[in-house]
Amino acid sequence: MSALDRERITSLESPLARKVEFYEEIGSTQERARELARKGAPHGTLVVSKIQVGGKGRLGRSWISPPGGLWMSLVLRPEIPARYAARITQAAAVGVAKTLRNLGVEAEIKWPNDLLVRGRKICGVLAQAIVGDNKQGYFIILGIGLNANFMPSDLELTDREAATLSSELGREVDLLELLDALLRNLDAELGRLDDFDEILADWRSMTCTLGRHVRVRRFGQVLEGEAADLNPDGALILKTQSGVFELFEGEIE
Ligand code: BT5
Repeated sequence: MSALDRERITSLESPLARKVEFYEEIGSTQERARELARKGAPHGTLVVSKIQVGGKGRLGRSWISPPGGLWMSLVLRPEIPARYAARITQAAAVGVAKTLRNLGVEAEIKWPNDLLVRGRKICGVLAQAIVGDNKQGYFIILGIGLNANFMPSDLELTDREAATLSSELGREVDLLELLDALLRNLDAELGRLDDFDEILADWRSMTCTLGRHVRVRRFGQVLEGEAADLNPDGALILKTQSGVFELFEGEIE
């Protein structure tokens, strides 16, 4: 088993780990990566921490990050126009799902940003687009929290059930090998962002959201209908009785 450290991560020679910061403990890798990006950090800057004490989900929610997980944020300076930025969340979800399936864990993608195993959350993806000044253009901070070598009960979640790799596989995984595989898959998916149809085909084959009758909560409003597809922007197409909605954000109940 190789523990994670800066040198080992750098030695993976991934285009997504060109510059690496590694912490024993940090508030949030997402906040640190954002800080670095604002100071001009290049595409492929990666921040990883063993523990996060202030891990962030969406909408101010917290992300519990004990030792044994893969907690990372990447600075991306994508070549696609900013209006396609939502594609990145779905491309990343596909990359994570492929990584988990190669390990023998049948992960499914739940729109917009969850990876579930038998209905339990094993990974959360958080892509935040930030428009810098003219010189810098826009950048994305892609955060991934993947539950690996600890037990779901360690999270003490009260509002939902979680899964971890070790609880699914009955053994611990090598975090460096896991990160290596994940970075390869992410690099492959992010490399075909302008060919979104191909990413979409994979997404459709691994999602548990499409074709379902769902209730989506967003901005305090609840929409109910059929989750029909993703559009080329990466938004969910929801067919309701009062019309068709294209959603970038929301929570499926
Ligand atoms: C997400 O938010 O799923 C995005 C999570 C992104 C976390 C990564 S870790 C590295 C980087 N640095 C950060 O600070 N963040 C990113 P959301 O859809 O809002 O889900 C949050 C909800 O998931 C919480 O309200 C809990 O119910 C649940 N949750 C919290 N920690 C969890 C965990 N470790 N495993 C499974 N579910 C968890």
